[in-house]
Amino acid sequence: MATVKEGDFNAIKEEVKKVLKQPGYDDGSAGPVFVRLAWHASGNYSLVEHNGGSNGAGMRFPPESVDPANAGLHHAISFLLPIQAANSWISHADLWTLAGVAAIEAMGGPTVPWQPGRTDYDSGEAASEHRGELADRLPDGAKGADHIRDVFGRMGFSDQEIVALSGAHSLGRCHPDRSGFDGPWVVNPTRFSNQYFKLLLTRKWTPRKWDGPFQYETIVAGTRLMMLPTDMALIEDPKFRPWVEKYAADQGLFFKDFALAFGKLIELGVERDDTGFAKLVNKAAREGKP
Ligand code: ZEM
Repeated sequence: MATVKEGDFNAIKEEVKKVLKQPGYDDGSAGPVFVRLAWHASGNYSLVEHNGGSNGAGMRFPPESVDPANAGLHHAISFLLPIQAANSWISHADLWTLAGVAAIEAMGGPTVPWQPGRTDYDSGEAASEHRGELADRLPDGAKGADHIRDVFGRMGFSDQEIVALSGAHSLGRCHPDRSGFDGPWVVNPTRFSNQYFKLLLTRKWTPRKWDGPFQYETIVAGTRLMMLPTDMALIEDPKFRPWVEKYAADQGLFFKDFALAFGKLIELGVERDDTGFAKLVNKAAREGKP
């Protein structure tokens, strides 16, 4: 990988775009798993506890590194390692979120607002301070609307933002050896679009008969597509459903709302000082102790 000028984040974005093509991996692209990395790096934020979020890149250490919800994300982390090795000035926390943003853009999606400044935990700090607290906070695809609202409400997201963010399931697939679920949501899972919403509304989804966890399926042009119970909750719940309908009908609106919501997601837990530096606040300081 190229070493780029310190602070040139646009050049880093271009470096990320160069590693997107991964022949032999999934659908030939690291894009979807980069988006999932940025999401899981951020999505354990708690407004109330005031911890978690994208600052720190805690997923390199326990408890996040061993959280079953993060299974498979080591692929994304290793695809990015050469960029990190050639550009040690960028924090992992900045690189992971920027990789998600670059991937969304390269796969035909909107430009998500992104700012640098995140810092990384050293292992000692992450392990001793946050043991246990930061795991078990990501959503469980086997559950329903109440669970989704609990999890995203903890991060400060509205119903509209929850539905917009869920449109990321137009990317990538489920892996039996990661989540247990299986298959992609859409026919072209490396293209960012509003297909996920259209398929939710227009297809007949039936329970898949198989040995794996309960999920829904439909066959489109010979390809088996899937929905999780949490995906189906978006059309079953009367407050979520109108947003699914809006985004299915208007891709421009979806792109605009997705960019804002994803931009907010990757900022969770990032508090910059005047210089733009987001230092890691330790537990004692958070609790107002000297
Ligand atoms: Zn996902 N997601 N997600 N998601 N997700 C998976 C894969 C991907 C949920 C979920 O359980 C799962 C958001 C919200 C929610 C992506 C992005 C975003 C998988 C499959 C599961 C089980 C994992 C595997 O086996 O590899 C649930 C329950 C969610 C909320 C209710 C949000 C928000 C996302 C981003 C904005 C992406 C891109 C993938 C595909 C990853 C890949 O490797 O292909």
